[in-house]
Amino acid sequence: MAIFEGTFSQTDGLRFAIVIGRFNDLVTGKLLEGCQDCLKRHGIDVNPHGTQVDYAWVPGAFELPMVARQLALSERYNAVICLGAVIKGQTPHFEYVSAEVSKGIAAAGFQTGVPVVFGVLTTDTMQQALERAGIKSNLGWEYGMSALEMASLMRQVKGTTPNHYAGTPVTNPTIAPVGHSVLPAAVHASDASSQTH
Ligand code: INI
Repeated sequence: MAIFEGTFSQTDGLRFAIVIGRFNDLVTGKLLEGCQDCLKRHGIDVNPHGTQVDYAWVPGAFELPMVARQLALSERYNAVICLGAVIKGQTPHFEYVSAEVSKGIAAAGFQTGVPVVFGVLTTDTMQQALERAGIKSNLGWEYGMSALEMASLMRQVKGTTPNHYAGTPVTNPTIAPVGHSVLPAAVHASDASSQTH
């Protein structure tokens, strides 16, 4: 049997998409800088005209899941990173925006099988957001690390798919609601039990 664990060293050929909310761009721009710094120092070419990272700007955090999901479905990326900042002091619908964006980002990952990193700050004040985006630490760096780790881990996990799945690869997964399986219908427990490993 095996232990699957992401590494941070074999980054050749990895491709990432970063989706950034323009709302509170004083904060999201700093998160982006931290994230790029992390990827760059792990050997990734972060140049938008290069081959490893694409960037997409959306109006606000609410729009992050839709674009992240579409990019993940393109099968071009090992991971998608969403960067946003939802600040309570500025909106009475803080709870709605933050709840939808977290559910939506989780769904984008579940539905596509591509890691989608939740890089959205949800804070009470702008001061708290800025502290997490560079003044004290920069969580953008941590989001970059999560993307590297998950990209590596998924590459390992997908590369060791059991033989009985090999005949019906899920190259273009059916979009299923969260909590529903996207495995081919032909794969049943009885099929699995008849396999030798
Ligand atoms: N978007 C954010 O990213 N952060 C916020 O704090 C925020 N506030 O305060 O409202 C915000 N609103 C915009 C929202 O994300 C959508 O872009 C907008 O509602 C259009 O759909």
